[in-house]
Amino acid sequence: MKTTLRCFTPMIFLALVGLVAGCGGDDSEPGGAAGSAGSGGSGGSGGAGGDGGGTSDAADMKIASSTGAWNVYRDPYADGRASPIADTMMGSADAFALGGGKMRVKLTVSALPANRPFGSHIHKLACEDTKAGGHYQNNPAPDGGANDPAFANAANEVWLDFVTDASGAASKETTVDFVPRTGQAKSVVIHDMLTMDGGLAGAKLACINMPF
Ligand SMILES: [Cu+2]
Repeated sequence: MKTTLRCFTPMIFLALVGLVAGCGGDDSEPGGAAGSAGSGGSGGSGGAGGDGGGTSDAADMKIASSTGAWNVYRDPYADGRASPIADTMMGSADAFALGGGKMRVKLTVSALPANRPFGSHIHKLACEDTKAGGHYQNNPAPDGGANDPAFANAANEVWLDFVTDASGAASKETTVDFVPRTGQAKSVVIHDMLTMDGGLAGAKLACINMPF
């Protein structure tokens, strides 16, 4: 009788508290709960494994990506002629630090006119700010010298010229021996012509922001 009471009383108390424990079957629920926690833990370590995969790319780290949609500039020739680029163009750009101060930039575009050359560069300003301004230069030219070939060249700027294929798509990668200074390179611009000596490439046709 005494034993029964001793057992019964804690059972009521524990039931009120909301726990299942006591005189029998006290190892079922808590054990199950612990098992669930264990499963969650292994899920977490799966995520950690994914992070590990990223860490193995540490020498090839993404440092900038294009954001938003392409800005296709209106009246690019300032004479009323239509742009050769439609508003429906697509694409993106990414920049990777390779270690040793080098950077690889990849530009991918589509829905452009087929089999056509374009110039392209990383520019200093955002697309909406003075049509992205001038080209980013690792060693900045003195005032008025931005088109001096000593500064406006493929080693001191980031040139991404490309020729579209029969479907109007293109992909271009270039590697340079520098990484842009934070806040001083903000976009990728597509121009009307392949880049010539001194960095000139004709009208600015389209732009996508890629802030460094
Ligand atoms: Cu440009």
